[in-house]
Amino acid sequence: MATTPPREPSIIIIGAGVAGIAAAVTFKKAGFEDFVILEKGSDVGGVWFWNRYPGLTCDVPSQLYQFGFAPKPDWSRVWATGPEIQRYHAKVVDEFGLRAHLRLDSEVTDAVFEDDRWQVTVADGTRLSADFVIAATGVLHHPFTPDLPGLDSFEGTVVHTARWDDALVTAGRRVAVIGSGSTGVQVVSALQPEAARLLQFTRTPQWVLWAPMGLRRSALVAKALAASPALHDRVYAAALWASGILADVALRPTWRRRAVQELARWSLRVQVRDKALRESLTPGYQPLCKRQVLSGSYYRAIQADNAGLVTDAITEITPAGIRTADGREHAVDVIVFATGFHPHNYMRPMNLRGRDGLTIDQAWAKGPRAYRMSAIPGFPNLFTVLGPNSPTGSISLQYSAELTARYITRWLRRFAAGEFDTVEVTEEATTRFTDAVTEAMGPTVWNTGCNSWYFTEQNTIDLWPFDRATMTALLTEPDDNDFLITTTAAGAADPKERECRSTR
Ligand code: N01
Repeated sequence: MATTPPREPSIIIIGAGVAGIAAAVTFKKAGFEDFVILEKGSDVGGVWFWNRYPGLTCDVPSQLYQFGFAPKPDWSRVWATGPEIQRYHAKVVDEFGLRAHLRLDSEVTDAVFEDDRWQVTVADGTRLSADFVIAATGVLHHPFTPDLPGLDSFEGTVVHTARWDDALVTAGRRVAVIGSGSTGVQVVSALQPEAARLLQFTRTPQWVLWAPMGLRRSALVAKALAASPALHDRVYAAALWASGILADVALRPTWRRRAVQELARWSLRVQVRDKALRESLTPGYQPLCKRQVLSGSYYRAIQADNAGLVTDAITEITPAGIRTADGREHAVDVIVFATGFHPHNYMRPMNLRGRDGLTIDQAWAKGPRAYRMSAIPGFPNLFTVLGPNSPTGSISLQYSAELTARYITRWLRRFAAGEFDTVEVTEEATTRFTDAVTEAMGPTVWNTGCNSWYFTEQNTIDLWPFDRATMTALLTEPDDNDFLITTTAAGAADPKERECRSTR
């Protein structure tokens, strides 16, 4: 049973997606109740709130895409749909009593560290102050729409998949989908059957690994898992273990990687018989290099009579459609941008200032970096959950978020016990960590010569290149040598009298 700590740390969690929910539940279970969750959206769920496009399905098996602390035995499909995942998040928030801590429609504009506390401002002018800030702001959050000439002149409807308009009707209309990533493939498959015509505009083909994404799960499985929590735990542990094999496939060039890659090539070969179309759909890089796309319906959709693939570059948007480099104008009624995100923004464009006024843009002038995904030099008492180098391409995100939250909880306990007032990771420890990341990226499949959203502007790969055991080891017990820890000298009310207890 959790006990009330002697000095209750006040905490502001920014974001109520997977990372924010994991942090909040973990803190609550540890007995820390003085926290508020500030969420920009009008509901919880993060990407699962913002993304509502037709066909949205999670391509991670549902049994794995859940919190360890909130088992769900009754997923209706092997790969859950977006709406089912969103309902799950809302239920977790209710069941763990997070609503009382939650402020929706509360976009944080400023977070400034002053006098050893965080001063946080919300867009509506509300100001809050706390001992700690947890940035759980997500990765794929800011939609990217290319600045195509003439876009403003288009007389039809334009939508980005991450800001889908629920009132938009595509049935019976001529639809253009731009983009061939996981989203483009899902939305093409979903819109094609009812569209009058569907054209997909692609710049780079993607490998699409066949998987029966619509597979329903037997009610008997749900019953058995619900009846036996021990069995559920074993299945969850097995799913985590199995995902370790997939992580290994991404991390090391073994026969296992080659086998999965062969499966991707086979998926294309057997499903697309037309030679010219197959050529257009064949990437010039290794399968798995970009975030692997899974689909059991895409190749069928793109070969349907009402569908077409356009690989000529887009030169302009006209009032009536899209013009490509070959001079053709493709008349369409709706343009769907499935063009991804600004994936390396994290908490930006927030005005985030740490020690001595350091801005996050200054700290990240050479690209986003964080010690073990969780701490940034210059930003005391601030931790990131699913921050830079999070394992978006390998390990369960929920596992990583919960692990990070438990790691932060260790700091909270020490704060509560009066062991320190501020904790800040050192520059040296962060550099050591990022150097190790760079070195470990060498043999990963992400580094085999493709252009993907994993790359930062500085050409580093913003992913986790180690296995789960390493992540667990790195995020279990904080190493004091890697941190600057300060505490107020006993009885000193003046912050100037604070002494530095441990530096390195
Ligand atoms: O975005 P992307 P996404 N002209 O960046 C193209 C997760 N996710 O939304 O490859 C023409 O992958 C761009 O072309 P190119 C998952 O992690 C998960 O599809 O750069 N095209 C590319 O084809 C995924 O990886 C699920 O040449 C332009 C596409 O737009 C991540 O989200 C479901 C262009 C962008 O692909 C992002 O996927 C969906 C231009 N000017 C997504 N600019 C799950 O199931 C860009 N493109 C969990």
